[in-house]
Amino acid sequence: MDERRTVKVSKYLSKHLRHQPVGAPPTPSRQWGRIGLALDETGWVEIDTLIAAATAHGFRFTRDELDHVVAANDKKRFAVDGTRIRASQGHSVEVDLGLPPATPPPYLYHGTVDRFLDAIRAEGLRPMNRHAVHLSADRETATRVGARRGRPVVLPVDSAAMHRDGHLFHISANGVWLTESVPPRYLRFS
Ligand code: HQG
Repeated sequence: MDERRTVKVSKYLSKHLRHQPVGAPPTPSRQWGRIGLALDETGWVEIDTLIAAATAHGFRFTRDELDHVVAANDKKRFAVDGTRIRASQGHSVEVDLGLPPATPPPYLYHGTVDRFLDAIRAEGLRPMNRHAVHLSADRETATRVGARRGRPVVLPVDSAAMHRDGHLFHISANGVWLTESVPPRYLRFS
């Protein structure tokens, strides 16, 4: 499987396992997406169902290709559990990943770009379209996250103080730290 195909299938999976726009009225436990796929309330879907839905909507891939994408993915974005798959983080649709609260390291890092700084100074970090603010355990990863949007700016987060003050943190299966929001006082602007 060449790199382009791997990225293409990975992006397709991200779209439908994280962000599928709701196509029918959701119930508390179901989100129906553009390809008629129902994730369960914890974000899992049967792999056979996913492949069938994708095929029915004109995007074909095999189970072998899916396994390759899951294994080769640079960020380990997807988790497979027996016959099911889910995105490990990054959702915009309502899911409960069931991650237990975790104690963060003293500092975490957020990668962003200059044009957001005024707003971030004023209101802190907000999840924007996702369910949680994404934080990295190291500066290098945060730099890569920020670089998706331009010249990266890395903001250290005083996660020890946040944790002490009762803010909850979770760590996704692929090592991304998640929290609901980061008020400005916990951010370090140099
Ligand atoms: C910014 C990728 C204005 C925030 C990455 C970011 C990550 C604000 C953008 C994962 C703000 C949201 C998540 C505020 C935050 N005012 N802008 N108050 N608060 N922002 O994509 O962290 O490849 O939702 O700085 O590697 O960039 O998809 O979040 O620039 O792990 O697996 O609003 O997505 O992973 O953007 O990235 P995003 P993110 P994947």
